[in-house]
Amino acid sequence: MRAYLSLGANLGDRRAALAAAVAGLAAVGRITGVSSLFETVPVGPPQPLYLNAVVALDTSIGPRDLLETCRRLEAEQGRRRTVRWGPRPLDVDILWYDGLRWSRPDLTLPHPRALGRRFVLEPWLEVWPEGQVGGRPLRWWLVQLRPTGVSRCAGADWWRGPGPATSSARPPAGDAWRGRDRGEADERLVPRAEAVGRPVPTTAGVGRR
Ligand code: A4P
Ligand code: MG
Repeated sequence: MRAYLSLGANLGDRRAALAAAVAGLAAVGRITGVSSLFETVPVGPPQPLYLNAVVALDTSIGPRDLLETCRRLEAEQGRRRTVRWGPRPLDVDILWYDGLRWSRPDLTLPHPRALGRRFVLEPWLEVWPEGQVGGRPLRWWLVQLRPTGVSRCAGADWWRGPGPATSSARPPAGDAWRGRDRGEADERLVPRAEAVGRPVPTTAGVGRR
């Protein structure tokens, strides 16, 4: 089965945490794509900038076991769940799993907020340029969003080794990064969760349960 996962971190050694997540996912399947690394303005409460990326994984484990793997990888990076949307050393979310549509308390597929977030869509498109989710191409969802808050900071091999510094972008001086408008504005521009659950006619496996 093909799955797409979103990686995010904004505490500690962000790049190392994301690279560890890629390695951990490789242990439960075959990595078939890793996006560039993006530095992104936070959506949610005031907090430091994130690094984000998306991974394509071919795996034989089911979505619940994959979620379990995500939680284990987060815990290995010292993740403690406190504030929703708060800062974290690692967040691993399942964006899409073989076209499944699920709405359970612990797992919603496709990820209900993915299509309203530039920090997800830009890297996702790199690894799935022809992707269709929620009845539309990923490209369509992306152009609904304001083109701000996301800057590519390392190429697609960032996870293979230490490489050069991860970021040319710097948090704006003073408290400017705390502005909630830039990240949240993206979310206001598109219809959200309800659109994600629509059937997707052109993507293999979509709608299967
Ligand atoms: N859950 C349900 N569906 C899924 C899924 N498809 N994948 C449940 C993963 N988890 C899923 O997640 C909360 C609950 O969602 C879990 O119990 C899980 O079973 P969490 O990771 O514990 O908490 P969270 O991440 O704070 O909440 P949430 O709602 O998942 O947040 P998001 O939507 O993931 O947003 N800004 C930038 N720039 N970059 C980011 O990466 N990330 C977030 C988190 C906020 N702002 C960000 C970023
Ligand atoms: Mg999460």
